Amino acid sequence: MDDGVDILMMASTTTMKSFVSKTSSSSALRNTKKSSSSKRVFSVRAKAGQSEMGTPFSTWVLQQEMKDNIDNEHAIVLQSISVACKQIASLVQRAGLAGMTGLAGEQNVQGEDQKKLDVISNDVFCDTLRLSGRTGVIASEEEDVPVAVEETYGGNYVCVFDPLDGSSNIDAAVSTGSIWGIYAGDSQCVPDFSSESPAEVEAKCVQNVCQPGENLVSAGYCMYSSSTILVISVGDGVFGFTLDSAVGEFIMTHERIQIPKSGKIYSFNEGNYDMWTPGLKQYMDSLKTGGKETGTKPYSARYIGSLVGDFHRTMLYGGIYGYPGDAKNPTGKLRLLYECAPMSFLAEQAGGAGSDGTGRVLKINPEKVHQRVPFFTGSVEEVAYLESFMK
Ligand code: FBP
Repeated sequence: MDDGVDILMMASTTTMKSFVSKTSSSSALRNTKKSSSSKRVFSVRAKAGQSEMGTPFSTWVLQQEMKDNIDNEHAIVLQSISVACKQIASLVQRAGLAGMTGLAGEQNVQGEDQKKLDVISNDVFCDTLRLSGRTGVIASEEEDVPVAVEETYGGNYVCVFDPLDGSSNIDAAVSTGSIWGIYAGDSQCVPDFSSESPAEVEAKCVQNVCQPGENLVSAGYCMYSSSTILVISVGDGVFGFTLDSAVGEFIMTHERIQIPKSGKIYSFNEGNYDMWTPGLKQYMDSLKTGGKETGTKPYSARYIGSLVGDFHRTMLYGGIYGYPGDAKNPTGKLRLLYECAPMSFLAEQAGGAGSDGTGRVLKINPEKVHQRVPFFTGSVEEVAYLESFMK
């Protein structure tokens, strides 16, 4: 039996009575009397939940529309993304049971072996965004080039996304996530299928998606872990919603997240240490002796190897996550458009920072869709301390 109901059933008659008086609908009274005697389960949850349960994501999106933080078209795109995340959450959870672990036998444009769930999650995101009728151009980590959406009904929003980040962790059931960023479509640059060649359409798509992060109108991620948590900002603070599988909806659990100004947790793949610049090595060594407060307690290392998992922890506990450039990959590993820019938008909205080591990631003008940049994010004082070694 669902514990929500259990708690109510076991409540003393007095509590029951006071609950009934609150709901004051005769049918509830009728039901309650019946249930206390016959223990028949009835939809107490909905009534109880509404008063006790946090704000459902769909309601929060409508509230943002009423506050003019977003328009109706944008609201529909966000609702669609939340549906895609629910589908991917269920797929990830059942991966081992449904034979969806392992490789897909193909490589993406970056030469990475695609996991089966990389391909499936990409299809889920592409289909959901296309069928929302509110996106004009979409660009994915798993697609060679941005795609112009023919089914556009309105809104023309541009959505860039990494459908399943950290997928190297999937087979070990370690946390993964989806990351996205939304831009307003460039009205001067709407692809015209009827008159333009595929090359012209593609060029316009690339122009639409290659916008600096500071043009983002919203960004978010969904973490698939012990809980499924969707974190989002539409430019008015950062909010977190946890998937309540009993209701099938994301429910607000984190209101206006603020990253602590500093934090003694660092999250780097130190396995690459020998390939780092002398400045970065000096920085990393300093963390072992207390960092900016030399001689104090050393920083703790935490590294899941999944950007979404490491970023989410850094948002809540503070500290710094970094994926630097190194001798082998001078521009690092992470992609500017659908990993670093959306996360930097969220970090800044939560009072933190997103840097490439020398400046704000949101200021960088993308030259290529799958461009990589060094990335450092988290507590504003920790990122500033790192930058002091990089300049
Ligand atoms: P994908 O988007 O291809 O999964 O790659 C990104 C990522 O997995 C991040 O989630 C993670 O932070 C990083 O790469 C881990 O890289 P490494 O294994 O080199 O430490």
